[in-house]
Amino acid sequence: MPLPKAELHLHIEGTLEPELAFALAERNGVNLPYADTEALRRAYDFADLQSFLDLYYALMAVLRTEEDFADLADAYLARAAAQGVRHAEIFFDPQAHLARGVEMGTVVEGLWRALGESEAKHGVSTRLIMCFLRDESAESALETLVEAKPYLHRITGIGLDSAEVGHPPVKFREVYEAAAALGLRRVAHAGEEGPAAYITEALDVLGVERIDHGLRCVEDPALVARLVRDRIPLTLCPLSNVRLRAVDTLADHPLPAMLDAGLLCTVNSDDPAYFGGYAGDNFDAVHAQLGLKQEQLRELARNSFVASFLDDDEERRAR
Ligand code: ES4
Ligand code: ZN
Repeated sequence: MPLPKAELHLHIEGTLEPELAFALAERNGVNLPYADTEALRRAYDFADLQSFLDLYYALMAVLRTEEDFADLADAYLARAAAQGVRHAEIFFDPQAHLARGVEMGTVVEGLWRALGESEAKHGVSTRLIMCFLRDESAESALETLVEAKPYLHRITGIGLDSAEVGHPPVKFREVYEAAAALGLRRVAHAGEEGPAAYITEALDVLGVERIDHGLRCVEDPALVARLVRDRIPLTLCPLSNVRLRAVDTLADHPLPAMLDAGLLCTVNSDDPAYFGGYAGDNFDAVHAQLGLKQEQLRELARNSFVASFLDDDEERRAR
């Protein structure tokens, strides 16, 4: 039996497996510029975050209807459940769909078709986190929050993702303030490719409760001390870091040192269809290649529930 765990850093669009991409392409009459699933898989050789994002946004062309989003989420939840995931806090990127003429309601209600039946069908509780694309304007993020207003009963929080360097957290101060006033929880990607200073800024300016990635905090000892003191969770994604070359090999990943430093680390899959594995695969990899002991794996699983947006009762039931 895999360890029961919560997944807190998961882009639903990054769970689009090549087989489903081709099936949806056919259903929707979309032409993919790859001969077959093997040819598509061969394109998953990334130099950095941007080279991945280019393919990630291009493949979204196959997602058009509520049914597509429901099928995507249901396939993820089935795979996650098989790897011990009991709770999933799921990112989605509405701006990437709005830009293609796919409406907010299609995305949210489509995802909800799968999320709404997930506890009964897969034994996985869920939350939705709406992310803003940091390489789009602050105005676009504000407009997206307005678009989401009819759907906020489905949305627990907001996040910030896409190309990090050159798009510091402060750019999104206003939309984070507006989201907080609406009662939304706040997280942000920071310190994946961007500097440790972006982590500090996300905490100070955006008021985030968790940092997604946060890998580069290790470059700033004062920041590490603060993250430890304030018990700020980091949602690390080891296989993602290898595939996007944030680290040279998994053996070079700072996760063991981060745990030793007392940081509240969690292990997640990010974009599992692209990066070689789901949540359990990431746990297996840090065990096999980073030498984490069973007790450390149990700590990571425990941390994932502590760092989740579940309340105490829900947390006890999920573990
Ligand atoms: C992402 Cl790995 C990663 N980083 C930033 N933005 C993203 N969107 C999807 N995956
Ligand atoms: Zn991510």
